[in-house]
Amino acid sequence: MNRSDIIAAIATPPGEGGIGIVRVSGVGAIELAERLFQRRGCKPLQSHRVYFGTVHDPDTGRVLDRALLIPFRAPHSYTGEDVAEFHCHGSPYLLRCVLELLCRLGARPAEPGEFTLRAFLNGKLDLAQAEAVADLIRARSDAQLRSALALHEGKLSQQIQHLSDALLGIIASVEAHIDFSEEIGELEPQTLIPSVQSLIQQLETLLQGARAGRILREGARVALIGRPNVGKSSLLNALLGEERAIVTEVPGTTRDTIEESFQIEGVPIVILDTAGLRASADVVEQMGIERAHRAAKQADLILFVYDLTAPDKEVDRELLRRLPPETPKVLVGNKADLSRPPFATLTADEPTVIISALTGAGLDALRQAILNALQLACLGEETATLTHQRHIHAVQRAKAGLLQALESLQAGMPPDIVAIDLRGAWLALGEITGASADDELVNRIFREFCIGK
Ligand SMILES: Nc1nc2c(ncn2[C@@H]2O[C@H](COP(=O)(O)OP(=O)(O)OP(=O)(O)O)[C@@H](O)[C@H]2O)c(=O)[nH]1
Ligand SMILES: [Mg+2]
Repeated sequence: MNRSDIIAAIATPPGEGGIGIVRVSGVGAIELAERLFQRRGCKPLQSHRVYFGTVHDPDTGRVLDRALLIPFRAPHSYTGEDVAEFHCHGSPYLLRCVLELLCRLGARPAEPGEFTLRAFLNGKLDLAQAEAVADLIRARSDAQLRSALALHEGKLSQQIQHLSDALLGIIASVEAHIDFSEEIGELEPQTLIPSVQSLIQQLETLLQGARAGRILREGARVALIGRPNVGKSSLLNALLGEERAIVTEVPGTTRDTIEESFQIEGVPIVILDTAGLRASADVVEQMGIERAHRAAKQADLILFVYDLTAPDKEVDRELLRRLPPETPKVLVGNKADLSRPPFATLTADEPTVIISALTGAGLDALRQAILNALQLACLGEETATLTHQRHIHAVQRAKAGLLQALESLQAGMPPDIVAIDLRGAWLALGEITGASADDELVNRIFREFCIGK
């Protein structure tokens, strides 16, 4: 892709429309556009003015359309280059003719996303904002529109920039100790540790916000996990307020995973009832148990249900230990109507709620415990939300680098070792805004765009 070419493309979607727009960008784009545009008067075109005239073939004189032309002089244009837009009647055939004409006179057809790529390369927007342009074009709901606009506004970019700058300050003082240790003495980790910790904390807040944002958009995935017959399906039905899942006194009733949606105080929840976990010779049940493990792995929250009246809590504890350690859990002691205080508990490490799926006792407390465990409070207005997987991965890598650097500092490692991890974190952050993105990453992002954008 040559950056000095004049590029042209139909900017409106394929198909007939009221109007159709053909856009040209590059050095000399406005002069090129003028060659196929006839208007009254001969004063030079002014930027950001709308001109009425005809589009014609300069070789044959044939008029193609009566149209509008809008010139945008560099740098005050979308791409930061000279840009001209023809607003024609929306005939796909006509628009193709105008495009061909422009190409005959020296432009070339633009690649997908090339206008926005040039805007990025010319510093009109950063990488995250360019992604927001694609989000805006694809937005299909109010929530998507809002998050695309927030990203486009540059809130996230500013926050990342702020963090990058702070990190760069730390890197500078660490590297000073590599180069000038004779003059300024040995690196004193104590002076740097608090600032590294503070950065880690801020990245963690961003990640939590990302999780909260996704949960509010898509619903929290909450998995009901436990031994057979403890009352998982009964609890599902109680929370939904309907007899959705089959409940029997036979252990191993639920085979397939059941997925249902409901809300707690407006928070969307996707709840999954699963097969009770136990060693089983039954093939169907085994498959169900496998699915239960998968559901546990993908869950935002695990409700670990146990039967207060059942003997041998060690079996429950063993199952609990085999669940993904990172996933938050609420332990749910069920069948309180058959049991008497003090109620049996499994471990003090996780919050426990005592309920009866049969009578409904304790369900309000359980709903509150679910909301608490999901930790949605961190979704503040003042911090930007990470909505792209790419951005989340970059922040995760930055955080990992900082944790590594923190460990090295605490272990009294030499400054060059610390600097490597700090640099890695800095580069990861830079990938979000594009400050440190390589060509391959940039190309991959812009390939996702449509032609004409
Ligand atoms: N007394 C009492 N019985 C309950 C309660 N919750 C469930 N049960 C009974 O316990 C038995 C098993 O309930 P289910 O909801 O099918 O249990 P499950 O955990 O889904 O079992 P599997 O699908 O086999 O893993 C049924 O007979 C229920 O009526 C409760 O709170 N109190
Ligand atoms: Mg069941």
